[in-house]
Amino acid sequence: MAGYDDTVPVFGRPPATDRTDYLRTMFEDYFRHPPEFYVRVPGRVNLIGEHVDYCGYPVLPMALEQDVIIAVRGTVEPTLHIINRNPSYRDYVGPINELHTSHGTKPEWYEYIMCGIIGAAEMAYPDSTPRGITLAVCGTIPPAAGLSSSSALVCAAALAYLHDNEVKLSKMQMAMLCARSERLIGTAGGGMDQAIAFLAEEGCASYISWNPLSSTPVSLPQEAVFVVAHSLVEANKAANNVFNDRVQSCTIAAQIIAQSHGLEDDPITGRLTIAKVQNLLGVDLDKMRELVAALPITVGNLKIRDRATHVIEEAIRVEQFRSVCANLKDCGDWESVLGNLMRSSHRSLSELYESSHDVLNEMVRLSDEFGVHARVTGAGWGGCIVALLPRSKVESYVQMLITTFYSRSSLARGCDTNQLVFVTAPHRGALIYGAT
Ligand code: ADP
Ligand code: NG1
Repeated sequence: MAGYDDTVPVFGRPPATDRTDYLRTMFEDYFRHPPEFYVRVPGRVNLIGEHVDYCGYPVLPMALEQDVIIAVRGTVEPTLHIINRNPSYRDYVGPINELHTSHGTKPEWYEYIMCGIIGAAEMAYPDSTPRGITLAVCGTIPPAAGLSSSSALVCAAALAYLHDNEVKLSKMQMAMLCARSERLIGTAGGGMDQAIAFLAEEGCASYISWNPLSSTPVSLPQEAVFVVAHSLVEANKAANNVFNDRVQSCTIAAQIIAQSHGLEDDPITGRLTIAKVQNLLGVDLDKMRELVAALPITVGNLKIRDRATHVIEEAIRVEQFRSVCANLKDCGDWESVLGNLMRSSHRSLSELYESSHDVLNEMVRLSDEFGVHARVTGAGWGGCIVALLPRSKVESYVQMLITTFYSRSSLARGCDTNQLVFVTAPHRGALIYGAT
């Protein structure tokens, strides 16, 4: 068992905010008891390193202010009961030992909670009927927008269940458990979202690498600001196959390179990834560039060469981004160096990985015209762009997006633009608040 310092911190009462006050009242009104504690898990914005985590390459995200908070109380009856502050997410109640998720269609919102509970209950009660739990959920992360709202739900549910059952795992163990648990929804994500949800540190981004999982703080240029802007196109990645198709293309790319070098797919260490093949071959990313250039264009109806080329070039960009941040004194013009990496990332996601969207491309183009570098962030096919700019340009940039994009979009009518386009700062990872 990991030492206490490695575990998710537990604080006293939550700060008195409208949200926790509202959640407490809602919980008491509905369940006739007060909650025993609260968990809070942030969303995230990935600065660079898109669609590379499931290939085994490092990523560079930071946690957002927007989060999921759950008010929690354990129950003797073996029942899972979930309510949501937002009435458009309907209540769920059912036996806790019969939880399952449906695949192939857009999941119900509470299935993400179930993923977290299934993973946590298997850990807490490997051989007996799990104890029940009641949860009241309130989330502020824009859903299906590439800012990890689904993982915040999964991570918060697992954390709530384990804390209620006095199981203490390290943040690393939590991140790995939740990455496995979220795959029950049917998407083969790599673990970035769950890792940053637990390992994020206030004030810096994180360079997250795999096998073994590790997170290193990355200080960003003091003058740099990251602005997130929603395209108003929602894209639920569990509702269709586009995400898993990309994972499959990358696995096939890894298998082809492995086979052509006489390497065996190792059933013990799990799915073969491009990074694992690189490691087995003992070559650097430049050599991998040559190897992916020789891949077939397609296998069946899956594109292989372009997908793998994106992965290797994006992995190189992550290393360059991190290196610029580590050597800021030697790098006068961070804005254009980091900005160009973001711009190349976007072009690659749009052209090679085909995970962008016309509206996102238009927002990136508008940003470019304004002299700001931006890219699609998260899974894509909708969702948000993240833009890098100096503090001095923030106000005029946001105004430009409002005038040229949001005020012309019928989808933005009636929306609070502060929730659609906002400045981010790196926040801390998950935590627990007692209710007394
Ligand atoms: P993301 O990129 O935000 O993780 P996903 O498509 O993976 O996008 O997950 C989005 C889904 O998560 C939503 O369709 C909804 O089912 C669920 N979800 C997100 N936020 C909330 C919330 N505040 N309350 C309930 N469910 C939510
Ligand atoms: P979002 O943006 O939360 O849908 C998904 C995956 C990540 C990563 C990114 C693309 C999940 C839970 N998340 O994130 O692991 O692959 O896409 O970089 O599957």
